[in-house]
Amino acid sequence: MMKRALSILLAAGLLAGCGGGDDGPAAGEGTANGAESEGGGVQVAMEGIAYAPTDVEVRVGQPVTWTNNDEVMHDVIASGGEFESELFGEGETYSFTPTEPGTIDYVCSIHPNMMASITVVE
Ligand SMILES: [Cu+2]
Repeated sequence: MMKRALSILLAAGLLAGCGGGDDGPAAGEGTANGAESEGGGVQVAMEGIAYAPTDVEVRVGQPVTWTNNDEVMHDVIASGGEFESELFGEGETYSFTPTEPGTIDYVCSIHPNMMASITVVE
């Protein structure tokens, strides 16, 4: 009787000891900044009358999507004319996909303090 109970306890202890192994290496390249969405694009929030993050790096062909989280309207106007959105309100988005490498500075036309840039790499 006692022997059997002991072996069951030992077996249980061994099983517990074996559990909880590593789940393997964590996947991911990730970008330097900006959260990467499911579609492989970069998300920029418009929050507190500011873009966040203010500087993102994307590859050619990788979309940047702005989401307005403020109760006021915003837009995104590239100083070099690369893109120009309409004003859009809370919960709405605008996307731009760069086609060539370079740096694009942009602002919000009604909030001059909202300034940010996109660095586009090959
Ligand atoms: Cu604005």
